[in-house]
Amino acid sequence: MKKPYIKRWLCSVLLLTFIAYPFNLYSQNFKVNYDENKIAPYILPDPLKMENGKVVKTDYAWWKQRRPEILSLFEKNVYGKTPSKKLPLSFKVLSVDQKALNGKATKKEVLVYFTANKKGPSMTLLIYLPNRSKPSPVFLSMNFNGNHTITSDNSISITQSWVPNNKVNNITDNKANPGTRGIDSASWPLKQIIERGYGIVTFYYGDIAPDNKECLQNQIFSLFRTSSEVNRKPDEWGGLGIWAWGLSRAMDYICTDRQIDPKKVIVLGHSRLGKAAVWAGAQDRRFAIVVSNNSGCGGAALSMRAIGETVKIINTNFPYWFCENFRKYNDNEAALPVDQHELIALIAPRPVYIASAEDDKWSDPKGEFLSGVYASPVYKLLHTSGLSIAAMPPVNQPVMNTIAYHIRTGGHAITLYDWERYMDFADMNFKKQK
Ligand code: GTR
Repeated sequence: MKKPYIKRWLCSVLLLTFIAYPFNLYSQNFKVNYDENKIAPYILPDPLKMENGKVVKTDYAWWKQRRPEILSLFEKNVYGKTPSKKLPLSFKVLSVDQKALNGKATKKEVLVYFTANKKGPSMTLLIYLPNRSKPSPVFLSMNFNGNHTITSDNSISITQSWVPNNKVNNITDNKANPGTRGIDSASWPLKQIIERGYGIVTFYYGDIAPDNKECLQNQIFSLFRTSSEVNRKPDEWGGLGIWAWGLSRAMDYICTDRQIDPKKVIVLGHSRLGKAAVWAGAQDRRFAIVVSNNSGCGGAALSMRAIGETVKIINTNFPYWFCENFRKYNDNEAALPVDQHELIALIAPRPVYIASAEDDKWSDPKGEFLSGVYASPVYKLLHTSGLSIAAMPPVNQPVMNTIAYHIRTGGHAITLYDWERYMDFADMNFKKQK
C-alpha cells in the first residue's frame, strides 16, 4: 500500500519543480512574497485626480489634461519616452501563398525597412488571413523565437536575428535553426483562428531589439540617437518601449494592406510581450482592442502590491526593459506616481482583455484583476462599462464588459482557451461596431 503513495508523491514533487523551475531561476536571489496579508500599505494614485489635486469630471478634462499627464508619468518613470521622430518606412512583399492552411488562408511575408537605404534594421511580418472574409480583423502579436517557430510550415523564412541559446531547441550559437520550426505552434492555434474569420500578423520581437544586455546598443535604439549621446538618459526608453514601437510600425504596414481591416486590429501579447502590447495599446489609439495575457509586473499587475515578481526583481533581472528612473522604485513601489491600473485606463474607452492563470503566481493574478477594477472609473467617465465585478471571478468563468477578465486553470502560457475567449470578446465588440 505504502509504495504507490510514495511514487505518487515523488511524481508530484518532480512535476511541481519542473513547472516552477523557470521562475525559480529569476527569483532565487530574492525574498519573494506571495502572502496577501504581508502586502505593505499603499495608496493607489487616482486616475481621475490630476497631480495638482483637481478632480477630473469631464471627457474634455480627461483627454486634454489627465490622460496626457498619466502618459507622461509612464514615460518618465516606467517605460521611458517613445521618440516622436518618424522613420522612412518601406515595405517589400517577400511571398504570397493564397492556398495556405489547406486553402483556407492567404499567407504573406512582408519585410519592413526602417531606413531609406533599406540597408539598416528591418523586421519580417508573417501574416495569415482567412480567405473567406476580407478585409479581415487581425490579431497583431509578437512571437518569442522567430516566425518559423509558430508553425511547422517549412516555407517560412528563419530569422537571422539573435536568438537566446536553448539546450532543448539545440541552439548554441544564438542562431535559429530549421530544427526549431513549429516549436511554439501550441501557442498559435492558426487553424482555429482562421476558421473563426480572424487573421494574425506576427513578427519576432528580436528583429526589433535583442532581448539581452545588448538590447540598447541595437540598431533601432541608435536610429534615434546622435553619436555624441553615450549614456542612456534616465527617462530614455528601454526594450519594452522599443518592442511596443515595433508593434506600431507593424500597424503602419497594416494600414496599407487592403486585405486587413485597420479598424479591427487586436494588439495582443503574452508575458513580456504582453507588457509591450499593453504599452503599445496605451500609446497608439489605432489599436481597436488590447489583450494582456499573463503580462504581470510592468504589464497589467499593480506594482504597489509587490506580490510575486516585484519592481526590484524585474529591474535586476532585466535592467534594459524599463527606463532607468524605474529603478528608483525598487523596494519603493509605494512612491510610484503611477500604477498599472492607469496604464489600462489609458486604453479607455477601447475594449481591453486582461487574462491570468491560476498557477501563475509570479505574475500576481489578483494584481492583474485589480488593474481592471481600478481603471473602471475612467471607462465609466467615458460613457462605457469598466469591469462590473469587485471580486475575482471563479476560474474559467470569464467576465466580459468593456474591460474583460478571466483567470483560467493552469500555468503561465497562452493557450487555445485564452485565444477562444479573445475571439469571443472581439466578436462581441466588433458586432457592436457594425
Ligand atoms: C520572466 C519575467 C516575467 C515575464 C516572463 C516571460 O522571466 O520575470 O516578467 O516577462 O519572463 O516573459 O515569460
